[in-house]
Amino acid sequence: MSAPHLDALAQRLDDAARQARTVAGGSTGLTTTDEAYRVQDAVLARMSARGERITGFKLGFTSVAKMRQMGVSDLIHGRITDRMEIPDGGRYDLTGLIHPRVEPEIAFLLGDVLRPGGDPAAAVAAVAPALEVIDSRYDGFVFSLPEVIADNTSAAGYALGPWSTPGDLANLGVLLELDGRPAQTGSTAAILGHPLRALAAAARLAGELPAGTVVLAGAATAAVPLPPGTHVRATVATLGSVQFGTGPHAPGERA
Ligand code: OOG
Ligand code: MG
Repeated sequence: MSAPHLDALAQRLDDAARQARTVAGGSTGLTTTDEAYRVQDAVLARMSARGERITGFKLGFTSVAKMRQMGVSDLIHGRITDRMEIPDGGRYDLTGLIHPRVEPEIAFLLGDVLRPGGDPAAAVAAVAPALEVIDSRYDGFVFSLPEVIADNTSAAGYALGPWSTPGDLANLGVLLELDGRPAQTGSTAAILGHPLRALAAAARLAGELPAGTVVLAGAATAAVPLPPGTHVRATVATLGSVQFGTGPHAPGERA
């Protein structure tokens, strides 16, 4: 696919995100992941030009639950920005989103640069429970692997809970609640067998991750639809919880 073609697709995806319209999955003509990451870069360049700052890196499809839900079978990566940040305990307005879903994750904060092949445990400064909001710019969340890569891996929002010094992360219980009711349960073991493997994969895919980077390791469970007026919370054993309420109407308030 030619460079102008890839750039036109980036424009389509960026417009779709900004106007809460969808693009038809299967319509992009993308066939390779190389091309797809070039489109993702072009989408990110548009966000940066509007003043958004990249805060970190996210992985997708690191668990069987997610791969099965979305019908894909390869690791993908995208970028998160300061505009996507949701304050822990705060309110997140869903206006302008298309069909948001939420999923429980864990986040790493790098204290040192992590190079491909480097020791992820040595580079990690802290770990936190996290929530990710995804909002595919494709109709019905239906897309090919290159298409979801081009769409910055459906990234829309993320919330980080309290940071703590990493202990044993191999098999921690993960709970996602909507309005106090369990929506998904899982384990950090679902993330590539151990979430530190996600970090190693991130470094391999990114080339190099600088100190200060936040890395979302990928959802441990399937994602669930996120309606307005909902209180959402993720709890990871030993790490604690992260939560927010969705607007435009406050949780409990009538529309
Ligand atoms: C793509 C995003 C995948 C994860 O944690 O696996 C992802 C999607 O499901 O639309 O963020
Ligand atoms: Mg995710």
